[in-house]
Amino acid sequence: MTNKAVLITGACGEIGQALVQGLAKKGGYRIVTTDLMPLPENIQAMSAEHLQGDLVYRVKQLYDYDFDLMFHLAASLSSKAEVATEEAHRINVEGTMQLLMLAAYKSEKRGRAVKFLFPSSIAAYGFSNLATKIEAGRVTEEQHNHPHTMYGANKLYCEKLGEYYGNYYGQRHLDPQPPMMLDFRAIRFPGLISAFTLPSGGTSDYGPEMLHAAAQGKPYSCFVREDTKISFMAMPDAIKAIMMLVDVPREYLTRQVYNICAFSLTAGEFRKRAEQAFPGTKVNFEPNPRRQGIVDSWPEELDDHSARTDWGWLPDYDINRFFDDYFLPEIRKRYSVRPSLRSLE
Ligand code: AKB
Repeated sequence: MTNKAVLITGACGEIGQALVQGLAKKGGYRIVTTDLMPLPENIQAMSAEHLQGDLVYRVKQLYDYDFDLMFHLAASLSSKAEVATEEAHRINVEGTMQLLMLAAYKSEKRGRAVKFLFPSSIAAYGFSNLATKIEAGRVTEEQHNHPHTMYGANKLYCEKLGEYYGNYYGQRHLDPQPPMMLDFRAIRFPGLISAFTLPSGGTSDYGPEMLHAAAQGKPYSCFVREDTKISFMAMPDAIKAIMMLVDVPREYLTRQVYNICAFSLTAGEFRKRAEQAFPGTKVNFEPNPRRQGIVDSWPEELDDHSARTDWGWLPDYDINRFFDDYFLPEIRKRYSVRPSLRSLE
């Protein structure tokens, strides 16, 4: 059997690195990666080819390949995108548009749908105020789609673009037959936490930043209030979800954009967990009004019943398993810290 040809954009990002490793471990793929940066050394051998450069200007080069599967992960995240809004739009929207056009062209030409996996985000949501967020609780994919950020607006729009290219593209009134269309699938991710990499440019970053700082014995100043609560997930669960959604037969899917969630906790609860695991943890709260406003517009919990029903989604890591079976053992190895007695109780 020949290997499936796979493209991963944004391969040097947190999800990118974990996905390259996940696909390489699973086997059966010829992985081509792209990113502005060179690939980190530990995953270089897993990529058959790495194209370094700006995707929006380099996309022509990708027409020489015949990808079965495209994971479009390259993005400018929520905090960074507020600082450079037009640049973010170029990366997040124009980059996605270029790749959708490529996938649409190849699907039509080959007569076989290219699968296009797009990571969307809780940033696609937006509550007008904190009281509405708290009252809303668990939200479905359709509710409160009023993003407050450039990044969130970009994600929401690209979901719609993907649905267009997957369902309606090529409604050319002179053509007798519609073309073969691409197979677009998207996941709205909560804040993700990896024990191996740190995020940059996002607004859910306070969670992973606090834990990594505590594990290294470094003080951390948290940019949101102690009571701030959003949904989070372990990176291995995010990769599991991507691989599950890609593999599920199309006829099982009742939608193209799916929420998934694992656990929710407040910034204060993050600190408590860090203190239990790493005595001497120094975390203080100095909310930045703008970043606080962004996180206050994101949901505390996501309703992921469609993912559970349609493709059997279930996270491996609830909050206790996240700390006890994944994050703490891995982070201790990484920073060579001995477990405290309190965290073993
Ligand atoms: C961000 O904070 O921008 C991202 C996200 C929630 O999509 N981590």
